[in-house]
Amino acid sequence: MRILLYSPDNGITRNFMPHLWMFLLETLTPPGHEVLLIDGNARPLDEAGIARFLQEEKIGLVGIGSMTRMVAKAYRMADAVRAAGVPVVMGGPHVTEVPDEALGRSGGPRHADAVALGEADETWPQIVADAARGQLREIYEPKDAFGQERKPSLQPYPSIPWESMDLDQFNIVPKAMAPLLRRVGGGWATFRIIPVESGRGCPYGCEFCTVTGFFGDSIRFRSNQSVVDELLRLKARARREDGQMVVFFIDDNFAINVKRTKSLLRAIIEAKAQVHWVAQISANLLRDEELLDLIAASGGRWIFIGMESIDTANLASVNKGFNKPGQYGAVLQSLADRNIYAITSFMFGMDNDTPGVAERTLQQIRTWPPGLPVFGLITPLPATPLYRRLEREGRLTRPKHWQDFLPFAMAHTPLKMSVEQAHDEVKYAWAHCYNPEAIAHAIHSLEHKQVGYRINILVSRLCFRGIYFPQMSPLAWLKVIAGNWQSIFGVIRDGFGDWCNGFKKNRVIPSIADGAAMERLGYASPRPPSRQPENESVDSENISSCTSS
Ligand code: B12
Ligand code: SF4
Repeated sequence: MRILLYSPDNGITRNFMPHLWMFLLETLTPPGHEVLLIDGNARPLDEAGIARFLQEEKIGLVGIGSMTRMVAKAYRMADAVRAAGVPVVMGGPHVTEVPDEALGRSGGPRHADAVALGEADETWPQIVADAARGQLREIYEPKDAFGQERKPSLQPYPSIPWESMDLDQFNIVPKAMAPLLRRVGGGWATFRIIPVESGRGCPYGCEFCTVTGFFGDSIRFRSNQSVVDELLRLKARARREDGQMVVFFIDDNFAINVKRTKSLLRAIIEAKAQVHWVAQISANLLRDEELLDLIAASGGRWIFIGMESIDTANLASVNKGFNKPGQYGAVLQSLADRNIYAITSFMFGMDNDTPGVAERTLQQIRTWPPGLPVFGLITPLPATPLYRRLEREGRLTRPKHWQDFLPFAMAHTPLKMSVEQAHDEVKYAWAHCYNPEAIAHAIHSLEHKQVGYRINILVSRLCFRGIYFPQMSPLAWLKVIAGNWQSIFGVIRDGFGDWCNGFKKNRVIPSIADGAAMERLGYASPRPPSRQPENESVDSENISSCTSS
């Protein structure tokens, strides 16, 4: 049987990275079946397009996974698949929280033949076998012999065959530019962001979050060796393709068990498995200097921090009192000292927010080293404690907000301001953090940093701006570039000088590992590129990336 695994876009927001579940389920598919992957963000499809694809490729089963904000599109595509006579199984957080909706048991139309609830690692082979026999059940749930929910242990962990996976649609380098970049050299023929998990689960139980309910409050980890092996295989593929590979550790809180994270990072360093990586870590865990050194030395370059609010009353109201706004500045400084970029995430519309919250938050942000702030609105996702509380309090204004997805729109009434005021706050924050003056100010204040660091912040800021202000068309990009020409010209001028003097002459890409952090940890420091003789061969440690200084 030929199986299509499809991850929808929602026509409004776009993912820059494919979803792990597709690769995982492909790996877990029993032998004798062929799996094709389509990510709607990389390869946009409409209903007619998917129906055509099913016919041309003779697909016998379609698996669709979706977050809440993509589910309306997911249902439309599922309807088109079923209309073409192909069975649909849906999985992921949304259908797990509201399975009746997909199965048409809550008054609406039916969209799926079957739903896979929770983690599907162990149920997927059964689903495929049942579909091949034409005997799909309606609900698949991972249960043990006593009817209790079973969670995969992650030991052993399936070995995703990255070396042979078809990753063509996930190359971020535009096709037209690849030949030119290949000629310039430096390993830019491909650029992929690849999701890797090292563990699942989070005990913190923040009120707005799906994770504790979905994955559980006890954490399961893969072995260090299995993560290291996966990184080495990814690194080998990037080298083979003369390309770049950034790994996104998708764990909800990558340092939730600091001792274990340190041991994993040491294993990565010792196996020379460093790739540039990004991970999510809560601010309270980032005060450990040794952890930060290990992050820098193992290739960690971007840390996503769910700060949510600078108001302790807000944080307490959503059960995230472990975030201490007073500590944010010091944590961000420690990261910046190691050339690690912080993506700081804030939510407005929280119960203690009043008009002016965006400006108050920006005033704080301006006192911190420049990073990459992102702003959103607190959203009641189905089945979260927040959803249930707002429902009890009669405050949900759009109880099925996912059926008509609107970006940056409240689905409930905040306590101390109106819905419209909350919308204005989020707009204000994006506009004042990402206008050309703010970007120029951020780049200017980084003059003491190497140019690579500044280029990364500038490029990231220009891209992050697009999360709120749509800039998908070439014309929109031209406007962004024109508006920010002074900042762009400044870093190009400095960068060109460095490139002529260093990288071009020596043909050596800076090491991924942060030299200073390596030394502090007692490892041999990677040599700076300028000291490398021209004819010396480049070791594998030095090859994969030049994205940062
Ligand atoms: C990585 C990640 C991202 C990435 C992008 C997603 C990506 N490309 O991977 C980034 C950082 C960009 C991101 C952004 C957002 N994210 Co996010 N993200 C995650 C995260 C941390 C990991 C996802 C993952 O790979 N998990 C590991 C895999 C193995 O689990 P899984 O996807 O659930 O798949 C398993 C099962 O669900 C099932 N399954 C899944 N799909 C299918 C399909 C079929 C057919 C079957 C049979 C089974 C199946 O099988 C899999 C194996 O067991 C999750 C939290 C989490 N731990 O899952 C949040 C999570 C998915 N994100 C969430 C949210 C809310 C967002 C944002 C809306 C946040 C915001 N306000 O901006 C944005 C939206 C992005 C967009 N494009 O619009 C929520 C979604 C909740 C919901 N009900 O939809 C989650 C659950 C976190 C949370 N706080 O609750 N996210
Ligand atoms: S720490 Fe992050 S993953 Fe854990 S419950 Fe809170 S928001 Fe969710």
